[in-house]
Amino acid sequence: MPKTIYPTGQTAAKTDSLQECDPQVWSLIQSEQQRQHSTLELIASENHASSAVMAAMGTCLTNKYAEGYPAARYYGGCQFVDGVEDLARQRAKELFGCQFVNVQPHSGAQANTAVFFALLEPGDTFASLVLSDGGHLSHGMKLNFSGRYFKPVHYPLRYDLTATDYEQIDFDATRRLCLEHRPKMILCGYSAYPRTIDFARFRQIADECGAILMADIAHIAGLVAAGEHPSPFPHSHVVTTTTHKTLRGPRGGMIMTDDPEIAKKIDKAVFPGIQGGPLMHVIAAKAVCFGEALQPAFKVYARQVVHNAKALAAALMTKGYRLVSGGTDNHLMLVDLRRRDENLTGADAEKWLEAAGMITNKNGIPNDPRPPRVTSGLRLGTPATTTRGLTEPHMAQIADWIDQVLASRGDEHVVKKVRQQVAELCDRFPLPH
Ligand code: DSN
Repeated sequence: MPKTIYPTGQTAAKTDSLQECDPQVWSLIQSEQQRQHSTLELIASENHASSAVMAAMGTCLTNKYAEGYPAARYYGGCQFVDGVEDLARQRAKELFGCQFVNVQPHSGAQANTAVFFALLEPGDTFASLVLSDGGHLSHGMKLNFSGRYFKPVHYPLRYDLTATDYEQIDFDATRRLCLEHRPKMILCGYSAYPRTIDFARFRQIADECGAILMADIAHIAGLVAAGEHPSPFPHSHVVTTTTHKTLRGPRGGMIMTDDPEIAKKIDKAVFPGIQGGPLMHVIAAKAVCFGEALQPAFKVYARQVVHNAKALAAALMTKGYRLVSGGTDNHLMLVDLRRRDENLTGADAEKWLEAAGMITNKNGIPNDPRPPRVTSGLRLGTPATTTRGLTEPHMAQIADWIDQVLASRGDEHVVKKVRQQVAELCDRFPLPH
């Protein structure tokens, strides 16, 4: 194997083969690849990115510093990365139908941090859904920057058992809360909320109390892009998202707006406010992802994600599981395990299902009496299984496997039998290339 001698004396194999350069890292990646291939990914926030998206991430763009924005950088040599970032911004604008986009946030939490930094002052009040009702850490959790440096007030879900919108956003109570506390910003969009978000209704409340409306569409971005969930535009003043969930791109974040003044503040908040050099290789992969999401095939994919979620939800309910809010409108559902077995916890369910090849996450449910590391709920989503080509009949099969494993309380023989069947299904539906 020819070696390149670096001036430092360090040597590196002159090969593209990671296996030869670093067999230890290569071997761990192979194991992860095999894990992903042979298990059903039911975590609602995960997906399988295409080879094209992954290829863009593994390129020389990782070498480039490009603080600033296209045509206004603090480093030389940016002509090609300028092209990459321009392309990403242009495609994102087309995909979401908005005027301004910042594609530099390293993650969804970074995107949210930038919005707070741009539009609020420390100590300002904002309204959001609390984490335990389906919100996110960066929506005011007390240990997060959003809860430490700002003042969250939380609007509730509806708990009237006779209401058709039980466990959905209680807009009357939200309005009362906002009129009482006059938050500077209202944040909608969630991590564990199975229902359609009524952005127009939130905007009415925001206008009534003079607040900015921020939508965090990290979970539903792919559905929004494909028209399977109403758009946060034109109702929201500012919209944040991740690019790796239903949107099926690289791990990363993004901020969008139609307001030129907000756009200027956001750009300053991202850089130099909270970040330094943008991850140009990831921005290239975002551009690839947006290009993919603009294709007609992505609409078909997103529709199937929703159909699969409905099928999985219906099959679980038939087996006696209660779903928070009674079902799903999007890609995810929250299973209240207690209705099936009052002693069943989310932690046990997650562990037993993983042994059987179905990857999920324990999740608190509204008013959960159990702590976050135990929980009474399980969050399930269909973005990843839909990417590998599964459809409604497979969802009924998955619900059956879930029930077999949970009803047996993780019995070794049942788990082994289901694991085998899961592996066979995974072999028939390999990960996309
Ligand atoms: N961790 C993500 C999720 O699973 O929803 C949110 O950041």
